[in-house]
Amino acid sequence: MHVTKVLPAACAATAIAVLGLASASAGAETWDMPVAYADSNFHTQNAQAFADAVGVATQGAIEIVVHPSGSLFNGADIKRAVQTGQAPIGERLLSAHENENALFGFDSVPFLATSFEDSQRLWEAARPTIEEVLLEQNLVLLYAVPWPPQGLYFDREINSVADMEGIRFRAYNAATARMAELSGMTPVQIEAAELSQALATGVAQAFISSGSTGYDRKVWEQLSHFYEVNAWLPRNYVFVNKDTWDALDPALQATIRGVAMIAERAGTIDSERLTNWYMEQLAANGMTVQPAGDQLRTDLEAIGATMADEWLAAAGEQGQAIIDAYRAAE
Ligand code: PCA
Repeated sequence: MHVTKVLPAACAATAIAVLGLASASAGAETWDMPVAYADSNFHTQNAQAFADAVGVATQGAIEIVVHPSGSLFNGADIKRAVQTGQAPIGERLLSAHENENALFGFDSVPFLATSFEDSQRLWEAARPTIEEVLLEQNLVLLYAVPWPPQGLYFDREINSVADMEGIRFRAYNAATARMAELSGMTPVQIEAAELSQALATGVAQAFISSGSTGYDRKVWEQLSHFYEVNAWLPRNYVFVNKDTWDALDPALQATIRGVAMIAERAGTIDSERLTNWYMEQLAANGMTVQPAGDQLRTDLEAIGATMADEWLAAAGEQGQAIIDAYRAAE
């Protein structure tokens, strides 16, 4: 059978117009993406891989340009910048928003989830609630990746909480500031991007973080001890301005969601894979890396229990529901 298709001129013109429109509306949108952490950081590298993949998967319709180290917006300003549409997309430490809503601190409750497996289960329990809270703030969550487990950095040997008295402790969210207070230390909020300088000038003498940040900031230049505590695994999340998102063709939204799903998995695999490597780098650069001693561990667990109670009281029923869902999935 032979079928001749003759496209009437008017129809062709319409098709061209429609195609033209489609490529014009979908074409060459550039999204600046502020992130707070260094170029070399694994979250930043994962964000870059995500950006590249979005470019390929959307055939150039969305080009994401990653701006590391708080260079476009300071870490503390990234969420507001995306909420207000000053930037279409960004990445931030989720628990940095704990001050505005305790629910954002679900991943910084000491000793609630201390492994990658538990962190994943906790995230699955919390994600719908966090997505809802963000949506009310004009933000669409794309993906979230945990940092390696959190341990304590000091400029001296520490065997108990009593040994911490009076130390200036760099905090990165409300939970870390509270931990400092409960340990008799003085908290000072400092972005990771400013950490090396804060240590060099003595503004801070200690902090809690992953091996990743200790490595990125070369903290062995000032500090001598890392104590493995595995207190929690806080997450960075990537989010889009809701108006920007809603204006996208549903097919593009689906494509970006697919890439985001892969980015979440890939970033999580990197975080876990690099955990021991970071410990090795700290040790290779002269730090004493070891598990917290028995007394220190016992003291920290007592502080952790207080903080867990305080978090539940602040996070209310929705917080309890996250914990219940997490426990039920055990
Ligand atoms: N690094 C970030 C947050 C958690 C982490 O491991 C920081 O120290 O700022």
